[in-house]
Amino acid sequence: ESGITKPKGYNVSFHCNPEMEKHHFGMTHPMKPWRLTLSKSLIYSYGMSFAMDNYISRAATYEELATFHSTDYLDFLGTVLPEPVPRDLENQNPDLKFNLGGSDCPLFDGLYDYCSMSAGGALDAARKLVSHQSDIAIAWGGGLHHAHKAEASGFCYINDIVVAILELLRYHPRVLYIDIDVHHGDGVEEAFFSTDRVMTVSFHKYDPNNFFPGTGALDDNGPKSEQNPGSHHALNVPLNDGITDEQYAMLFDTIIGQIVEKFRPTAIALQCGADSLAGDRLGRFNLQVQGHGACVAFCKRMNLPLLLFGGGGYTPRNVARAWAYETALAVGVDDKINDYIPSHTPWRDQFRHDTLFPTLEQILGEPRVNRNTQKRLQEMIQHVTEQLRFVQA
Ligand code: ZLM
Ligand code: CA
Ligand code: ZN
Repeated sequence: ESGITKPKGYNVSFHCNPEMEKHHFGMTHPMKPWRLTLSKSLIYSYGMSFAMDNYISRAATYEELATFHSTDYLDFLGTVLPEPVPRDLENQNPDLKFNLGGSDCPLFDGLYDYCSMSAGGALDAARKLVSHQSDIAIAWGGGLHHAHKAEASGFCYINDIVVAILELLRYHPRVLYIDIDVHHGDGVEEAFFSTDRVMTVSFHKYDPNNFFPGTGALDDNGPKSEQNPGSHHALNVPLNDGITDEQYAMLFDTIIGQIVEKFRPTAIALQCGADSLAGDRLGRFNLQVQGHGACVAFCKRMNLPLLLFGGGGYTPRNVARAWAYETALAVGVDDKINDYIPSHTPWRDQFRHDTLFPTLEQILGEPRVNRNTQKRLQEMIQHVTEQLRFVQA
């Protein structure tokens, strides 16, 4: 077949685990692991697997998870059995240990396997980067940024991002963590609060009283104490409903550009939560697949080892479109996609680039009123610039 070759010059690896995708959080729970299967079938239908190194990831070991999580928590996670929680008690059950078993973080069959497989994919991806076998490593099954050392939170039980960044830190002096999920990346921020070797930046909807998790204000920049090396190494970009592609790209390129210049990371970890897309069941923004993908394209242009994580994303067809497009950007076939569609693909014409783009634009859902003023966006850039005056690579 003509055209289906690996682009020369750099390597992309793709890490997934079909077993992970079979788990269920419960009938109407917004988190649907099968969105990963949907994303993968779109990616494979476009023939992109021919342009990447594809790996079935393994489950992370207990010891690997314990590089971040407490053994008390891991032991409990490994032994709890799913017990139906009475509906009227689900949010005020005083017996919830480690915040497990409520409606956000339910106990379900195979929970420990699901968690260790998510972290295994992220760790495999990190190892491909540190061994220089990949320039970009993709783990769409990871990105569970709310999990704490000894507590589940917001659909996240194990913080695969923290575990993967700890692996990067064994070889990399400085790692930049960027989070474009619509929620604040609180678990990752907290884990690296007291080190100057990781800078965390989260873009998110911020409304302390009405939007989860309520943290991530503009002036939340790490420990205030002078002695702590982590001060000024947590950056937050709190946004309002309805932000557009143009505004988001302006903020992202300006802020990340400045950070790369000042902090000089030697690797980038990007959480690509797709709940920041327009039409997301839990989201509030107006981002299109192109605007979301522009963040991936910008990071790729920094020419640093790049780890791409998934994360949130609650309208599965849009999640699949975004992560398929971002896989194409990573591989560098986004503009040559016609050449990559295997000739035996049914409905091949419908998969062509010129049909993909109109499809990408058909993000469903009512556009939201944009409540982000240019003035406020400029203030945020100003604040970040001021924080970066304290940062020396
Ligand atoms: N109630 N079912 C993002 C994590 C967001 C906390 C308010 C639960 C939901 C949500 C669960 C089926 C990431 C909160 C919400 C209702 C306390 C959140 C189960 C619907 C359902 O229908 C639902 C019975 C459930 C949960 C909505 N939860 C929406 N938003 C947030 C957590 C995770 O995308 O950032 C990364 C993967 N939780 O707002 C409540 C305060 C629980
Ligand atoms: Ca975020
Ligand atoms: Zn989210």
